[in-house]
Amino acid sequence: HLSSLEIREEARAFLQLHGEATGGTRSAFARRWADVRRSLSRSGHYEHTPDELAFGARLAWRNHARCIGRLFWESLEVADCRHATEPEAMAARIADHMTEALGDGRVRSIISVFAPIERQRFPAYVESQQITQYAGHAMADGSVLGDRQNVEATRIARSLGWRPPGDPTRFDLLPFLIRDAADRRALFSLPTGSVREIPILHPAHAALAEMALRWYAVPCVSGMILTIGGIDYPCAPFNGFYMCTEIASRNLVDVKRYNLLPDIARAFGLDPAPSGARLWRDTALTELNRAVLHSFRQAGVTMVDHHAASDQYMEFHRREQAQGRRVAADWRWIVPPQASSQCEVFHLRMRNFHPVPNYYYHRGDDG
Ligand code: HEM
Ligand code: NRG
Repeated sequence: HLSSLEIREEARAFLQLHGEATGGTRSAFARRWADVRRSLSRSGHYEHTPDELAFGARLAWRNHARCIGRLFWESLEVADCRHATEPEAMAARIADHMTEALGDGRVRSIISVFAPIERQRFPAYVESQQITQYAGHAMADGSVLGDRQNVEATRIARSLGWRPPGDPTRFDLLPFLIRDAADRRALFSLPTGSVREIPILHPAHAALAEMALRWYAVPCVSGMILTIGGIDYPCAPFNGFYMCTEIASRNLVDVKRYNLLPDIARAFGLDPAPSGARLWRDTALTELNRAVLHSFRQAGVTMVDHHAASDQYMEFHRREQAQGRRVAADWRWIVPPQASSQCEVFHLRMRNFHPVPNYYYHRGDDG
């Protein structure tokens, strides 16, 4: 938690940035700052104007050291949802958010910002890490069916009465969880029309289709707090689009996720024998990336490959430097997990720091 002095400092710095960016006069800033200062000393809180909120959410993206997709920070669409404080109304807005983001497949980057924390009091917020996630069913024999990362979320959903629509499968969509201001939890499912899933097919290896792999079209991160000018928004789900490696080099293959690389390698006609050379892994990863890109492209759903994303990041970096701004960047997160040294970002010197506005985790989890 910030002290009241720190809140004042962050508020002032943010309002100044906003004034400069919007070409406001010094006297306009002085008036706004006088109002905010008065509100802070009276109540310890102040309210952002809709324009400040939109600017702050975009700046938080521009500042986030772990995101390779920041070239497009100015195009973020900001929905001011501060009035929607009841879980039902929030869930309805989130469903609309997902529908708007997906559109006809050309994914739009959107953030829905709900009510802030006021004097340490939490409003209702989404507890789930993402709005769409696949269940991880803990089976009687100790194995996991589905996404291992979500075993705990699945257990909680079950304890609140959720069941998969049929026999458990690898790809059961979980409902998302909202915790209200009185600490009660409730589950909400998206209407079937607002979630699109893409079957993963390889253009040359038909056997991959038999594995019936799939992934959802739109990643919507809901487990982070948006902080702007000393005010924290604990419920501000945002989405962009996927980079192929997120699905093909991590989600489907990490040992702590779907752990499918040996099976996938067999579908490509490779021999994943544990003895001897292990380069079958590299081949299988490349082919799976090809399959995921091909499948999203066929479906008409936006996706970027890691080489293009790296180029876009380099352009972002150049533009920021040209504006005289230092770029915060976390090398371990920016560098793609595939063909890393062929991506220019691998060779870029980065400095990791945490400017505000920004997005940060609910539970001091630092990844
Ligand atoms: C992380 C790409 C849009 C904020 C990431 C990561 C990638 C990525 C590849 C690393 C994920 C991982 O390794 O798990 C993209 C692309 C976008 C996009 C291609 C397309 C437009 C956005 C938007 C925001 C955002 C719209 C916020 C307004 C973040 C944040 C993280 C992140 C906060 C860290 C997530 C975490 O710690 O789990 N992004 N991003 N990104 N991005 Fe972006
Ligand atoms: N790796 C996660 C998603 C994290 C954020 N990635 C984005 N964000 N592309 C996964 O689901 O694989 N975004 O806002 O587009």
